[in-house]
Amino acid sequence: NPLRPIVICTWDFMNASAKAWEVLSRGGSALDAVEQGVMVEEADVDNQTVGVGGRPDRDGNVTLDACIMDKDGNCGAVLYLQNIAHPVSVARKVMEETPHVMLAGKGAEQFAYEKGFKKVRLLTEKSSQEWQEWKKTSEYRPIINIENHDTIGMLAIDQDGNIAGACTTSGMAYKMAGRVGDSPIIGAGLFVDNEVGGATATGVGEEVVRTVGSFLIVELMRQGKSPQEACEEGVRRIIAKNKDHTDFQIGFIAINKQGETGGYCIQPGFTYRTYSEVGHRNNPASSYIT
Ligand code: SD4
Repeated sequence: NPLRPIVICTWDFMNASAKAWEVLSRGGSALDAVEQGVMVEEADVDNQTVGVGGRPDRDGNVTLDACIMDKDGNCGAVLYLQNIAHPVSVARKVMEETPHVMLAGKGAEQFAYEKGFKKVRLLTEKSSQEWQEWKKTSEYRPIINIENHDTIGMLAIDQDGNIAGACTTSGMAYKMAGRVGDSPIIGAGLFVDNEVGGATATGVGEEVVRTVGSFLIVELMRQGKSPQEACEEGVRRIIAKNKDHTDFQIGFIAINKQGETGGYCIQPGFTYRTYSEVGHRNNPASSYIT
């Protein structure tokens, strides 16, 4: 029996997955579910890795990356977007209302205003203070796990059996100005193929981009691997390219057309949430390093 509708997301994002489930359970599309789901985290000022309240780059600017992909393989992304609260919704507009897939920086911001998005201040007092504190040493080192408050990647299957996905982040805290990670890159931070399944990532984006992680996982599922096996192979590819994989984290989650899910990571600590008619739960992902 296929388990769908179903939603799965990175980390223990209870409210975001509940929102997506609410959309799915009243017959909404997977696309609406993932957009409205991740918007919950974009709006949450206490999540310092997504949307409003995100940690800034080393110059003190909060810059957001997001993408979205639908059942027909359409996709939209915004990169290095400032002053806008809901980058995933701008990404959806790029997908649906432009001939392009990606808009970056000032162009993306201008497009958002044209579509009626309001200018907001993304930097909160808390994130600003932490940044001032960070500047005293200016030591850049990605933090391995920040459980519950991290990048959100979400995949959903609706009652018609269609799959969609979204991913949204403020990127690595104190990154260089202009840096873009994996999260808005189709194939890296997110990939959906409605015939097969979907995958999405969290962690050090540079490593996910180098292996085109989410696309790889979907292709592995196409060749017959389960979502769990495909996520494990995705992590192994990254490890194979990094002798020193002890000091960074990558987490992948995946779903196949049947509604089976999986998740795998390098370091212990990564979890993912699932929500379906059999209930909702936070699943600890198994890890390469135990
Ligand atoms: C990035 N993958 O920008 C994102 C960061 C992330 O939890 O996942 N943080 O590289």
